[in-house]
Amino acid sequence: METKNLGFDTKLIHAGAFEDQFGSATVPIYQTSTFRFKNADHGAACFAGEDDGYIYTRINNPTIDSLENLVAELENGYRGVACSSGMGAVNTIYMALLGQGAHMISTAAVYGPSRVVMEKHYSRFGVEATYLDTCEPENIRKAIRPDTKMIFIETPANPTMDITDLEAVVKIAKEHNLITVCDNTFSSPYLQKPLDFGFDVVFHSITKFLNGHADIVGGIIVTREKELYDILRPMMVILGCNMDPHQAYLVIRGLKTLSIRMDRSQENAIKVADYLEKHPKVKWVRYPGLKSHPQYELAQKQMDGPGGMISFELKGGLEAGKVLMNSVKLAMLAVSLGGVETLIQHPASMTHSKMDKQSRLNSGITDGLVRFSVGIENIEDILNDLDQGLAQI
Ligand code: LCS
Repeated sequence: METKNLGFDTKLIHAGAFEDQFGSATVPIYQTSTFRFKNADHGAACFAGEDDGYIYTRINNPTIDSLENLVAELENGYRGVACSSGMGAVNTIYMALLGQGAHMISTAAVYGPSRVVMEKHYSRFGVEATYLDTCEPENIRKAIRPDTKMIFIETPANPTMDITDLEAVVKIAKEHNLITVCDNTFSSPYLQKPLDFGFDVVFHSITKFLNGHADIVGGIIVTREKELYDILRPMMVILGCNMDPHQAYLVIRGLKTLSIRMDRSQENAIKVADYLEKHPKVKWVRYPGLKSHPQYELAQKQMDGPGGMISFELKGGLEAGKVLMNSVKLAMLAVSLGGVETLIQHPASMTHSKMDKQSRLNSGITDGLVRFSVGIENIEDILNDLDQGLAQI
């Protein structure tokens, strides 16, 4: 069925699906590593690209194809490249689009490993990156050098909730012929579609909101045009960071409820952010739906909702944060985010611990910052849990 002109929620249920010989209502799991060719000429034609038959699951697989087509439609893009993890997507992008002598400009507060792998490893191969506050687009313009190839942003950023102006980034990139990449993990295409603003590439840790059930790790890249897809796809294949068919099946299943999960998570998050902002033990709260967020207006402009992620700092700093994390009972003390269950974690000692302290502080990741991923449980239970936890401080 042609789904291109249908609504977002309808696409979640029907896009990417295909008819199999038995009329299966869901996309079957093609749990196979390889595919039988009809004969020697067919095998040769598949490898030559003259026949679109399946070859080998690292290269292509019907279940994974289905997920790639589905997410590409959600992001209004050309096609998707599914990866074994969000970091698989990050590395596919870096490896495919940068090279020796290339320079990249990126958000200082990107997910820790996206930065660590660049500064620690790509630097060994002559790739350079400048990390800066991309909330101020002029900072990007000033950092552009003759060898700059790419602007890689994350918005809202993990865990500071800093928001970068998508339209402004594209404008600058066009003036200098730079590739634009956006990590859209925190919003999902339900709340933000960077390709619609002119971004070239969008990607996700699919582990998070897209899958939504904390049961797989995965990533996906979507390009706006065929040209970059044709560069990224072979790189994923040769790096070998492909998704597994069973993983793809679970994500297709999880995606069906993306809008209703995001709606509930967001509805809860608005109440949690409000509660925290009024609490006497809380120093500050960063949530795009609060008027106190420094880019509140921008969030209203480019996002269709503030999402389910909140960062906050307690007046008692890290020690108070530890008491809270050890006291909550419903909120699970765990990394990751975007699932149906509420999670709490401490970036400085967990997700961003491999970044050096000064870079962390420069990126706004203070030692006392606590990150809260709001699930879809009953709001009263989430608030009661926070209330009793904060009372222990
Ligand atoms: N981008 C963002 C914004 C992320 O939050 C993560 C993972 C990744 C990329 C990498 O994806 P992965 O390879 O883990 O699928 N974020 C995590 C976090 O905040 N806690 O644990 C993982």
